[in-house]
Amino acid sequence: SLFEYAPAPESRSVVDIAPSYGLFIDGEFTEAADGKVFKTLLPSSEEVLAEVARAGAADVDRAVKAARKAFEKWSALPGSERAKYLFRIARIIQERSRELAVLETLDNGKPIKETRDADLPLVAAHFFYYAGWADKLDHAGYGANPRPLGVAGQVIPWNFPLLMLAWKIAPALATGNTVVLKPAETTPLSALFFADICRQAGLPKGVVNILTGHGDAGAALVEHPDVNKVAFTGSTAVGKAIARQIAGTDKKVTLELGGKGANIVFDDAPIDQAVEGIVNGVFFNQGQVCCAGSRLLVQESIHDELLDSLKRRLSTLRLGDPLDKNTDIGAINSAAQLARITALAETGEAEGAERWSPACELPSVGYWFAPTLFTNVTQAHTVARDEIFGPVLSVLTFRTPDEAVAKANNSQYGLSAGIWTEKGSRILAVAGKLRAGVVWANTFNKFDPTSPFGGYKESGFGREGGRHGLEGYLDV
Ligand code: TXE
Repeated sequence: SLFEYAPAPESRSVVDIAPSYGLFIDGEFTEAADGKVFKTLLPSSEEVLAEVARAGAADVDRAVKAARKAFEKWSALPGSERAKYLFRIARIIQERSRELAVLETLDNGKPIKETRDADLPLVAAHFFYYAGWADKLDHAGYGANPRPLGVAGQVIPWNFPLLMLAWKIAPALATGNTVVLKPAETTPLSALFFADICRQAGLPKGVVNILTGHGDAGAALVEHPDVNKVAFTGSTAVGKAIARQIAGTDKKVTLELGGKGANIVFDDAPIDQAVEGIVNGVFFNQGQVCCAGSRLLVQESIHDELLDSLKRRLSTLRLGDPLDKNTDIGAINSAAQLARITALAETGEAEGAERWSPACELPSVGYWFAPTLFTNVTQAHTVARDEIFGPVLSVLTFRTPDEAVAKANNSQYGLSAGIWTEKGSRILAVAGKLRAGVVWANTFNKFDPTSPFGGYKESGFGREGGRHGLEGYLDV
């Protein structure tokens, strides 16, 4: 592997971060029209990482115009030509993956182990996968000559900045659309490095435009009359606001929103394997994952045994420097997110759930939250209902498969679920009744660009990934 000989901790010097960055419009880095900027911080130390241009409505208009102009030529290219650019981008991402992994870890706060082994390989895989579709769209099952929609306005969150960019940009470009993308305000840097990769790959100007900024820039992008498709990943509240905003227009939309995934463990499950899956399910990326398995549903007869094992395992997790290759739990992305997690955990205690964390010293600067379990949780508790988006697991019990299904489905969300059992017939029976876009069996948080991903209920609609991910960018 690329990283085998790297020292621990990973060296910050493998990435060259400039003191300030501009917006990426029509192939050039440029200041915001009104000269506004904002700072992005290192969540693990609160030091300033860089200053970034803050896009406003005038910049959105400029970027959409560039994307519209580029669309004429880009959409007219044969798919095999578009594929070449996407393959080239995928290869550059692989070549620069160590640099990008360190950058992402610095800006987001997540462990290098994750950016190195999960985020970056998946980012490259998405570009490779959709590159392969670009010349095969006639065979995608949508009839001959499915047509691109036009300019895609894409707004992404901070939990997987580069991966969410890949989920959005790779299918959009493969299908012949052009893009204006706004990364989240707390993690703007990897999208700007991606802009540099587009230049390196010789991508025609205006095909990809990156606008760093806050929610107001996202809203202006969604609203722009010349944007044909809106793709959003983020909070359910903003997703609903976007749906209202574009109601009555001819824009197409896909929304990937919050979740409250149930991880269901039956009494015949191999306990050690289940414990690993539970830990991965809710502590991966500090739980800041829309499909996190944040509700553990454990069969009553094994509750005590499973909890003992889980607590022992949690006591071995290492929290600390995200660049240390041994770190399991990194920093929370922002002060605002830390405050949200803290408040929800306090509500859990106030409502009578029992709170437990392993002995764990938190660094004195930066945004940190210890892995936390809530037991004695009922379905009425806030910690069993609200998305916490942090390293917090709520434990509930069940007796029968039907009760497990009923409890798992008792949620406003429907993004993910996990089933742990040795019985294949039970996996199929239970999975068929779960209202969740993804159901994992004897594993969790496993991703692959060939699989569609998306939600039921308030987790949103539309699918990203796989052949289904093409559909959101095509007129068929
Ligand atoms: O999300 P926002 P926040 C959930 C999670 C988290 C909560 C709040 O529960 O605790 O949301 O996180 C842009 N029009 N998820 O406040 O505000 C914003 O600039 C257009 C789940 O960070 O939704 C950013 O780029 N865009 C989720 C993006 O939306 C707007 C991932 C997401 O920010 C906008 C993140 C507007 N009016 C949070 N307002 C998941 N599904 O994975 C903000 N934005």
